[in-house]
Order: sequence, then structure tokens, then C-alpha cells
Amino acid sequence: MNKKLYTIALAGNANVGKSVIFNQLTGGNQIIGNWPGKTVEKAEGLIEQEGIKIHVVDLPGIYSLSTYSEEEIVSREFIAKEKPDAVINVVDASSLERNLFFTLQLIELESPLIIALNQYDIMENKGLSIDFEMLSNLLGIPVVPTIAVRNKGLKALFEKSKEVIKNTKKVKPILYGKEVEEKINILTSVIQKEIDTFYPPRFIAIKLLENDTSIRAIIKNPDIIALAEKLKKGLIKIHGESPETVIISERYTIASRIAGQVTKKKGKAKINIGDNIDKIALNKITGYIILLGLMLLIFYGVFKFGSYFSELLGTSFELLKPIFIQLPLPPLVNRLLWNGFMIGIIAGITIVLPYIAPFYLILALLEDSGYLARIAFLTDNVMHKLGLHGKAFMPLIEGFGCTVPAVLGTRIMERDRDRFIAAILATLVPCSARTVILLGLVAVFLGPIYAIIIYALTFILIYILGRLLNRYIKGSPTGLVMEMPHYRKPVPKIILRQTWVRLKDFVYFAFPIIIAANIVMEIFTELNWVVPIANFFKPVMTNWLGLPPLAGITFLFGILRKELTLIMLSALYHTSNFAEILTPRQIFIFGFVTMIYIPCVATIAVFKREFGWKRATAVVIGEFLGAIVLGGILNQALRIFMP
Ligand SMILES: Nc1nc2c(ncn2[C@@H]2O[C@H](COP(=O)(O)OP(=O)(O)OP(=O)(O)O)[C@@H](O)[C@H]2O)c(=O)[nH]1
Ligand SMILES: [Mg+2]
Repeated sequence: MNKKLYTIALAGNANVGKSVIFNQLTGGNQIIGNWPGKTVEKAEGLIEQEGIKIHVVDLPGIYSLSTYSEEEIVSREFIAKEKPDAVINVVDASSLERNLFFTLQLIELESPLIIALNQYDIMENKGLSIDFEMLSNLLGIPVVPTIAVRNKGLKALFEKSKEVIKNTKKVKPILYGKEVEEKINILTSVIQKEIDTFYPPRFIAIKLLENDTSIRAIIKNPDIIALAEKLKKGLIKIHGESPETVIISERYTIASRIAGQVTKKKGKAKINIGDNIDKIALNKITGYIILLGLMLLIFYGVFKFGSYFSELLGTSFELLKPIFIQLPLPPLVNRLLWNGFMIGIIAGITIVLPYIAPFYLILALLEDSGYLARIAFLTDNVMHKLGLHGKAFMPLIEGFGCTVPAVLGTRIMERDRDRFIAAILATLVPCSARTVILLGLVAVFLGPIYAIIIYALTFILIYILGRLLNRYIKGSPTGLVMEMPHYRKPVPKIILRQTWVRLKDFVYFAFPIIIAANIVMEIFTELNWVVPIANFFKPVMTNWLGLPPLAGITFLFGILRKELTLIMLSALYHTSNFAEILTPRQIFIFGFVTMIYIPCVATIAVFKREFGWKRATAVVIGEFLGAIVLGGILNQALRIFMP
């Protein structure tokens, strides 16, 4: 090894364990879960060892190297353009045939390859065994069996990768049938002479025969296109089918032949409990009962846990106050220190943490077990009514954690229209910050049932909006259904890590914002600015929404992070007993409006990046006006029940 910096890319089908391997190798924080399509953007990490640096890149999971979706383009271009020194093809050993279909295409990109035969445990549970040495010989690629979640085989995989980097032996092509090979060879030899791109000539030849439009677009020489057309006609004549179909089916045949050769039945498969669970979990009646029951259980569980610890922590921190007040500091500094800095920290710890920590833990459990994907299946019907297919559901569910990855996650959808609709709806899904407000304010001071009502109202709103968007944004939904992953026994280490990744984001990112916001607010108070600012909001806040004018200020801070609406409320009134400062109707309206009034800055930023500033602005203004109008109407209507 003579360079100082090397690149290894992880590529393979979705949900095979690429991100687990990435995290294990680099200590990275990629989102892991049991459904296809979590990683939508490549992630990078660095390993430093004995004076060399290895740059590891986690690519989105894909099934082909054609350009059907954004992830496929991301992955294909990365491998072709950046020419990583080695590509680790992560393969799900428990469904070898399907995974090899992709391996065969990777080989065509001619990068130095290693196969990580991952999920080896699951394959063995199925009563299978794979002769991995034979597989290695058949493909001409090193194969290392791994169980990523238990960190097994990863060291060997890494060592093997370094070897592959060292001896840059070219992977030999896997040959198609005679007629197809003939055509590929004719095209390749012309392309070799005429064209200089980052794609290998043989790859271009195959893709031209496969009618890949984006490859066609980079071929400037019309003679080559004409030649490709002629060769395609020749293939159609022989096979009576489009060359695309012929090539795909030959690839399948090769994949299936190799998989058949190396796979042996070893023992009896362990009874697949998953299938039995699914008989109930996906059943038309019991499925929904379980779903609803589970949701209520989670809701009450998080609420009970959160409110108990919130109070416990709150009273413990109160004990600190006398110590701080007595500090021998100038009164102003003292006030800034306690009311600004300390109250900020305390608010983060007592108001937010007790709710989001268990919430994230449960989310990780649902994600990793595979139940989340079942929810997608159960709600597929509703999704179709919204003009979205099952794939849209996973990003929406991600939205319960945080809207930012939810908006990014919509990339798994092929069409811009579907993506846009899904992303708008994702901004309305109650994220963890909003859940904190519902639990910490509405459920605690009005009662859990009211929080559930606000959840329900939000879902109805999402439904109605989805139907409207579906009707008015042109195009009809494609009928793609997400594939159902197997249940997995959650691995505690992975679950805890996943929970920590999300929580860390809160601790490192949100805490400073919360503290800064509290200090700013304390400065406002010192300068006597609070009342004038609040008065500015009065017409809308008080006359229309029925809230105290000060709520306007908290909404302003809430744009930074939604939990700040609640935290600022407690900072402004110097209490976290919200029943003292808000009437029941005000609590309800406050809860409802914060649900929808605006996406937070981080969301707005990714929305702009993904869809452009025009659409982002439209969404922000739309949601803002929608919240004010609906909140006001609700306020007037509620007068009847809650004077
Ligand atoms: N039992 C078992 N589970 C595994 C293994 N490797 C990964 N998993 C699980 O497989 C699921 C998918 O893992 P990820 O690393 O998120 O998969 P990915 O390939 O990055 O998926 P995408 O980002 O969606 O393309 C998770 O639930 C992991 O816990 C393994 O070797 N054995
Ligand atoms: Mg991933």
C-alpha cells in the first residue's frame, strides 16, 4: 500500500446490513432498522490504522444499477466515478439468489470487489449452509461470512479488503449467453476506441443493449447508437423478446445457478415464528386491533414514565435554586445564570428528556424488530387513498422520531410527485418534539384523552390534505408495494446505540439551542421587551386563538425547535405548572397549533434542499396559515364545551 488514503464503499441490496457494518467499522451513526430504504444518502466515515487512512462509504441499498430511482443513481455514479479502491458487496446470505443478481451487475462496473456474506445466522436458522469458498471460486471474488450485528467476521472482512486494495486484480466478467456476448463484444470494441467515460466500455455496451436512457445520453457518437440499435434488433430476432428482458433473465439464470450450486440444505429449518406472528399481526381484524392496542400501550407507557420522571427531576432540581441564588455575583449575572442558563438546562432535562428517551427506545425496538414495516402493510390501503404507495409509509413513520430524516427518506420513492406529497405530509406527522408537548402539556394538565384527540385531529388533517394534494398535483400513484422484511430478534446493543444516536442529537444539538433561547429570553425580560413583542402578536394570539399574548413569543422560538414552545412558556412564567397559567381551552389550542403551525428550521432547510425554495416557502406559508385558521375555528367551537 503506497497511497495514504483509500476508499472502501459498501454496496448491496436494501436491508442486508450495510449500515450495521459501516457503524461497526467506523463507529459511525448510520440509522439502522429492519425495512428497506433507510440509507438514502451516502454516508462517510474514516478508519485510521498504521499510518494509512481508509475512507468508508455507506451507500443506499439498491437492487439494480439501472437508473430507476435516486439511490440507484447515487450508488452507481459513486462506484463508477469515484472508483473506490475496493467495494464491499454486502450480501444477505439468507436470500443469496436475489442478492447475486445485484452482484453480477456490480462485477460489470469492474471495481475490485469483496463479498460480505452477511446475516449468516439467519441463513443457518433457515437450515441452509453455503459453501463460501466455492462461491468465491465461481465468482472470482473473495467471500467472507459475517454476522454484522454480533461483530462476527468483520475483522476478517476488513483485512480481506486491505488485501484486495493491495493486489488490484481485475474481476473477471461473468459471461452471458453466446448471442448476447457476441453483441456485447462488438459494441465494446467500438466503444473502447471511441469513447472515454468513467464507465467501463463493457458496462456501457450492456447498458446500451438494455436501453438505459442515462447511458444513452452520454454517448455523443450517433454511429454507436445506431450500431446498438442494429444489434438490439438482431437480439429481438433471435429471442423474440426485448434485449432488456433477455439480459435480465440471463442474469437471473446465472444468479440462480450459482446460488443453487453453493447452497446446501443442512438441517431442518427452525420453525419460522415470524410467519405465525404475521398470521395474526397482518390479519384484517386482529392486525388492526394489535396495532391500535400497541399504539395506546406505547402512548400510555411513555406518558406515565415521562410524567413521573419529569416531576421527580423537576423537584430535585428545585433544590439547586437556593444555592445559585446565594452565589456572590452581581444580581444581573445571577439572574442570567439561573433564569437563563440553569433553567434552560433544567427545562431540557425535565420537560423533554423523560419523554423522548423512552420514546426513542421504543421506536428503535419497533424499527429493528420489523414491526414498523407491518404497520406500513396494514395502512397501505389508506396510503393509496392519499395517492401514495406503501413505500411512502416508512418515511412518514420516521417522522414520529424527527421530521428531517422523514423528508430525506422520501427519496426512496421514484417519482417527484409522490416524493413531494409524502414530504409535505411528513412535516405534519407529530415528531418527538411535538409529542413532548402533547404529553408534557396536554396529557399531564388536561388528561391523556385530550392528547389522543389532538393526535387524531392531526391524522385526520394529514388524511384530508393528502387526498387534496393527490387530487390537485398531477399524476397518478404507482402501485408499488414495499417488500416485507423478516422479523428479527432485536439486538440490545443495536437498539441502545440507535436510541443513543437520536438522543445524542438532542443532547448536543438541541440543548445549546434551548440554553441560548433561555438566555435570550432572560435578556428580553431584563430589557423589558417581552410585553411590547407580545402585544404585537395580540390580535392573532389573543383575539383569534384565545391564547395569552406571550404565547406568540414562544411560537417564535418554536421555529427553532418545537419543544421550545413549551420550554419558553415555562421560562416566561417561571413555572412548569402550566395549569396555573393556561385555561383548559388554551392548553388544547396551544397543543393543536404547535402541532402544525410551522416546520422547524432544520426541516425547512432540508425541504429547501430537496425541493427548492419555492416549494419550501409554499409549505411554510401554507402550514402557518392553516394552523392559524384551524386553531381559531377550533377555539371558537370549543367555547361551547370549555368556557
Ligand atoms: N440477525 C442478523 N441481523 C442483521 C445482521 N446484519 C444486519 N442485521 C439487521 O438487519 C437490518 C438491516 O440492517 P441495516 O444495516 O440497516 O441495513 P442496510 O443494508 O443499511 O439497509 P438500507 O440502508 O435500507 O439499504 C437491521 O434490523 C439489522 O439489525 C446479521 O448479520 N444478522
Ligand atoms: Mg443503510
